[in-house]
Amino acid sequence: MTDTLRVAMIGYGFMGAAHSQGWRVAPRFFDLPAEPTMEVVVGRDAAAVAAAADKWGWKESATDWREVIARDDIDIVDIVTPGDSHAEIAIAALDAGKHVLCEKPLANTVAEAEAMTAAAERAAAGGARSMVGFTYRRVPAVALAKQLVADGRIGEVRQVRAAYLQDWLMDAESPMTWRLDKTRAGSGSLGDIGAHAVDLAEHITGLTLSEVSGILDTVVRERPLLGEGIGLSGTASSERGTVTVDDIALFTGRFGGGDGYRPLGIFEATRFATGHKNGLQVEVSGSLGAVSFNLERLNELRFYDATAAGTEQGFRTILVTEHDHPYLAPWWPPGHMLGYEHGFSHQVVDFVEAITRGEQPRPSFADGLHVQRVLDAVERSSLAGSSWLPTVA
Ligand code: SOE
Repeated sequence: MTDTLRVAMIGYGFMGAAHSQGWRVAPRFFDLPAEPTMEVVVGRDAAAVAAAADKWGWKESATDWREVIARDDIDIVDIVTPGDSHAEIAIAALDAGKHVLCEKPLANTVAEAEAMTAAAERAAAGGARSMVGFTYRRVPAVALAKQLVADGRIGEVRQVRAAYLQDWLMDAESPMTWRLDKTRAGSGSLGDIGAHAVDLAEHITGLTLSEVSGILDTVVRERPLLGEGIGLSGTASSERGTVTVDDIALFTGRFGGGDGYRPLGIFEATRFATGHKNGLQVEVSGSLGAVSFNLERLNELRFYDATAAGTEQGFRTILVTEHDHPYLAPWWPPGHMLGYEHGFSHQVVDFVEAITRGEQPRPSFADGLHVQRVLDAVERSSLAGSSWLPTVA
């Protein structure tokens, strides 16, 4: 490994910790064509961001992202801030010729995502690459599911079931975070976790959603404001605030393309799925079989082969821990499990390899824009409410 790619990370919350882990660990396990170096982490609170730099191993910290983006000694800008600042930072970084990795969802609105995609296309002409952080694409079992579908092992896709089930908001007294504020997060469960379900369903099947019908609702409309701490681990204050996003998003969708049957999908994104912690589930039913993934059992892929002898049919569980499986070989001896954090290393591997090969990594900003359009259509459908018919006279 000779070349280096010097990274600046903007933001230092939960995703800052996860991305730092990815930048640090990936070059230690994977034989990368260029070494990412952790130059500077940026945040508004000088003391807090300095502590984060120290804890996660960044060489320095800074409080002004514009100054950092203008630096000649930065090659990659990694954006892990809340959604309301993605567009401004990403467009500035791309216009400055930096490669950009941006957390999901790409933006808070379709208009922002369009502007970001246009900036990414302009910058690509000068060699700058851009990617959205739909990290779960890099879970080995998900990559294997995609491979099996692409190899025709489940035949033609007929139906998709996708859900992202969490329960971290079921306590009505759990405090507000930026994720519950529409001006900061764009939407609630829909954009925060539903975006993952949409991306994975499309990634695994290779199909694109072309129309949706949805309903959003908010279970707890008022919560204590955040007292101490940040984000998901903050404590409650005595003041209260209004939740301006959805807690639950349900929608159906039809995948487009071609003249034949267009598969149907059903989607659910909720932070009120009592008992489910990080249940990102995608199941694809095909004419010759099915694949089924659940993030709560991320080292496993369930596979049903409908071509097997009738007496031997049934879902079987593939333990995705072997060196022939995607991303696995550089880690541990065969048979050893990976965890939540490994996806962030795999994301670094894929991004660095695409940059050094001069290729457009996926998911691109155009992919992120498409997801944004799906989310927007679900929200508009919910507001229109036209598909609801009364069942009582
Ligand atoms: C919180 O709901 C959260 O951290 C999301 O923001 C992430 O995107 C998801 O991966 C896990 O849950």
